Amino acid sequence: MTPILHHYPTSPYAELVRTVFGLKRLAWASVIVPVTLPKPGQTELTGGYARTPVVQIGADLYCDTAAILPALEALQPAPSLYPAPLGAMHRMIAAWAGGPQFLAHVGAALGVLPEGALPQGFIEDRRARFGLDMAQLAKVTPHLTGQAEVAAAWLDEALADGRDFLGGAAPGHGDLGFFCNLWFVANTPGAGAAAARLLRPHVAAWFARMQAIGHGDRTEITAEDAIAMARDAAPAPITGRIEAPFVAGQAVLVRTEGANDPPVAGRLARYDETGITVLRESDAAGTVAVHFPRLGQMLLPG
Ligand SMILES: N[C@@H](CCC(=O)N[C@@H](CS)C(=O)NCC(=O)O)C(=O)O
Repeated sequence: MTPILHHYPTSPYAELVRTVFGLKRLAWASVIVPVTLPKPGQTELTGGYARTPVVQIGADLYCDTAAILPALEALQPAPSLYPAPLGAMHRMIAAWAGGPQFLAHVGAALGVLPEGALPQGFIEDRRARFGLDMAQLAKVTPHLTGQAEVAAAWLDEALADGRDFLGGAAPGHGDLGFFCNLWFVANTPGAGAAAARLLRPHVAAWFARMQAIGHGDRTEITAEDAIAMARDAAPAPITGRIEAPFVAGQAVLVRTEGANDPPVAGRLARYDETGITVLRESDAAGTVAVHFPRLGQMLLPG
């Protein structure tokens, strides 16, 4: 089944997933969502998860790149996103890239912009949802940029032995995690000086190799098309366990750490180290399965 990406052009995590489509040479459908709330098409399907990106495969919705990448790996195993010799270690590199290093790169990209460069609606959305405070960000930008520079120095050192990618000859999830951070800085107008400092010689050559992977075969569809595709499909069979104290079918809420977005309510279908799945009823799309990673997601009784 063709995967559908709900995304917008400037999202770094969406760029990560677009590059997965390139790496796996996948055909995919693109639904462009608004950069700020409300995102009615996306939340009709997810039940409230409003971050970018979300990948839909029929009536299955994958929220967060840590859930999306395993789903795309299962859909199209070759080439793997977890190539040897690093294998699953790629996830640990990606978790660092997507955790403290993401904030560091956001600071390097947005903290240097002059007042008025970002639309007021964007600033207000990110303040309400994630606590972004532009005055505070400006003060800590030298610190955050310095954190990103440490990662750039380590990447440069790792790549200095002539390897093409972090684990050797083939790119994986860890490469994608740092690629999307640096892509965000390099593609933010006004952050050119920061990008030039981060793209040290070996990093710049690796970045060019990552960019050359491209985005696969993309077709545009509407949010209504995506909802109709979910309505015409049923969720895939769910494998996995449910850890105590939770039980199968229990009403639960899934809330993203560090975000004020509404939690997703549903009936619990999976809760183990591979992730969280809830089944929910969408008015427009019928029964859908919404999948999350375990890391960074809180499960609460509903
Ligand atoms: N851990 C998530 C983070 C996703 C994330 O922070 N996305 C940003 C954009 S790149 C976001 O959701 N911003 C708010 C929005 O798009 O509404 C992932 O890996 O997918």
